[in-house]
Amino acid sequence: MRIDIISIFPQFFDCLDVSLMGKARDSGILQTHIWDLRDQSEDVHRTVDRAPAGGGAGMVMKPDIWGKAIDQVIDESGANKTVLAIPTPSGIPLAQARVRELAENTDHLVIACGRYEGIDQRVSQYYQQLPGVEVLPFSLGDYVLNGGEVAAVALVEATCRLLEGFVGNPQSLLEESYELSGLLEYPAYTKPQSWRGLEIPPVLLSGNHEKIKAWRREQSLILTATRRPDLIEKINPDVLNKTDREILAAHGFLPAPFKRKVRFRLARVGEEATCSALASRLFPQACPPYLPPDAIERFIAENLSEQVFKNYLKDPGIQIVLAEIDAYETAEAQNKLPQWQPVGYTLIKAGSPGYLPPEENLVKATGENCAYLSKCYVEPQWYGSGLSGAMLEVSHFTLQKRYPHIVKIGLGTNLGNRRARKFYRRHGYRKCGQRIFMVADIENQDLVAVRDFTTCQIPSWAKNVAQ
Ligand code: 6GU
Repeated sequence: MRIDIISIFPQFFDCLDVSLMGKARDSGILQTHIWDLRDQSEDVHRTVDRAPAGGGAGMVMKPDIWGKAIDQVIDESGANKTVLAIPTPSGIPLAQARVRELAENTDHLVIACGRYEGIDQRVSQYYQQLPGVEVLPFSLGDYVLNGGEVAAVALVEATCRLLEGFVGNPQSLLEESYELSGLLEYPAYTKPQSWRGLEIPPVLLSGNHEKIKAWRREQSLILTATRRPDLIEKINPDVLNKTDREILAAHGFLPAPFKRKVRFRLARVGEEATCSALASRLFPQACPPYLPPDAIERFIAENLSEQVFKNYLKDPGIQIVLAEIDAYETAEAQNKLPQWQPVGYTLIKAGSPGYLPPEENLVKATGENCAYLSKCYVEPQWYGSGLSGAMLEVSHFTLQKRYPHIVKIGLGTNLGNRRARKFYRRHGYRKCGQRIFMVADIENQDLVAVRDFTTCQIPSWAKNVAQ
């Protein structure tokens, strides 16, 4: 690749001789030419700028001088196609995809570094319509530099490291931020194992490559959600698996195709109407098809009424976590107040003593210090978004924070509900018996399952404790 840089500060680019950039030039994969714009001026003062047409502050660089400088480097290169990059704070934000395209498809790059208030607009206009030239006005970000020189160096460095033969290990490039996954890169550590009281995360020293990979993936997702929520909207849904979605949901995001924000919080005293309405709406969805509607209605009236929830909310041994959905903060949504809508909940009985459900089998199977997951419901429209898994793990985490004596949690779920059974299995629940569950006067066969937090730890990504 040939790069021509035109600037009134040619000495600025001495830095390109340093380090890998110099090596690339020596190895012949890169030729750089630095030009002094002032060599094109025709007066003794080597003037390159004039007052802006229409008045105002600052100076504007003259089109005739720039035209001569650019024509000259295009002619000299003899390239069929030239990209004319113009650094300007009003340009398109430079992104890795564009840099990669440049590195792969461009033989000749010209960078025109403006100073003062910029270059006369007709320069960009003229070269845009000139065959064989593509104009790329680019910006480094939302702040203002004195001139394009720093941006030119950034563009050169970002481009050159992607040229074939530049880096030793091309794989290391692909794992980086923005490449492939569109996620930020996970953090790196090296010895010593302990430094100023800070440890390398033990998983990285475990030698377990599966676990290391999973940990790094988790870190990437969490970093992206917390530092660059704008990138979440751009993630290709195909690169996300179930666990990825659960981690993002625990941090507040349901990426495409859902495109919503989610939050988890404890239901508060006084919210019995919200809880009862939500629970009543969701209960029928998990009922087996043979249950008649009147049995379901009776169960709701007896077990999910406002009065029942009023008592639950007062009970220090009961934890209710709500999952709520809001719109993404798109430009138009930014002026609106958030409108969090409850779409799911968990209800866990953890008080002591007497918090275990009365069913003989469940008591036998679970034993001491075992909480009871009495309800875990989510609107079907959010199935597959990671919301349910995040809600369950956040509920586990919150449970353990609020009731440190709890070491296990048990549940019963309809034997025929394969979706639920698979879900609980994925979240560490293991079958340990059966029970009868009454809906009104109808007997239902339930599977009983328990998760032991000592052998199946709550994932660290769930520590978004519901407030
Ligand atoms: Cl490319 N140029 C200038 N002058 N300021 C900038 C920039 C470019 N990108 C961010 N700020």
